[in-house]
Amino acid sequence: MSNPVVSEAAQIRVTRAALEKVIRDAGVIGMNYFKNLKNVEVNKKAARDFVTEADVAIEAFLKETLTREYPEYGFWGEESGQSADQTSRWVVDPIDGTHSFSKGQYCWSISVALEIDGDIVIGAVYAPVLNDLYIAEKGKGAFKNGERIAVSDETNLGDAMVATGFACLRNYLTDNNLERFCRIAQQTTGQRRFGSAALDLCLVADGQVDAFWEQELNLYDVAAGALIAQEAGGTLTDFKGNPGLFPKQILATNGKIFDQILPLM
Ligand code: 2AM
Ligand code: CA
Repeated sequence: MSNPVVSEAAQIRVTRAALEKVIRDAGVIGMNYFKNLKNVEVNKKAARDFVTEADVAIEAFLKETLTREYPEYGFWGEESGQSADQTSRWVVDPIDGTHSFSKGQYCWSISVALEIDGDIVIGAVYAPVLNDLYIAEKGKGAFKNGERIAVSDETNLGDAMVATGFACLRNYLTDNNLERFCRIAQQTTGQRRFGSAALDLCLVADGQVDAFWEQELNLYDVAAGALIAQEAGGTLTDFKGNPGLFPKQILATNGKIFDQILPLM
């Protein structure tokens, strides 16, 4: 059992073990739907934006459990919106990669982060099909299935494996990442598109991917993954290189290829 996280802003009593249990339980709910996919209702929230019964059920479970166990925090989930308390809250994406989930693919994840006064202090991402659980506490490192993880040692962009996503391929957005992808793809050895930004960030943390970027995401897609990437030794910036967490323009790297990829952004 890990020690409770102590933030400067507030004494908090969330442990790694407690968060791991909650997110694994949420994963069981998700897998029950996933194994019975032909009976799962899929709806469109907007063009190219899906929600399934599983998204709603996972979020309802997380909201009920987290607000009962930790009434001191608000809750913001993709499907149910925000509760009144804005400065300290759980930030939850019940399924990141809903389209992949709805097609029976394996790259989807559940993302849960705790934000205190604008700071993400603990975050977990669980990919139930892979049974991979990533978790990090601010200042205490990042872990995958209980083992400490670190970003890759790749120093040459030409040899690098990069990942991106196209949440920005929406008709009303002019910068759709296609030109940027072509530019970077030609300068790298491997390019992947997994479809779950939360998981993409964990793959950077785990050294499986050397850099990841995406645009037009929301905080709930990236809050937990960004902390995990950072705690594994990664750098988090916007496309101009400003350090921090920018869901509308997120670049996560192993740090060693940052100077080479930044001019291509
Ligand atoms: P989601 O599955 O929770 O919607 C993949 O490129 C990333 O883009 C995922 O994090 C996915 O999150 C997000 N995404 C996909 N379609 C989206 C849309 N229409 N609006 C915002 N984010 C989207
Ligand atoms: Ca989602």
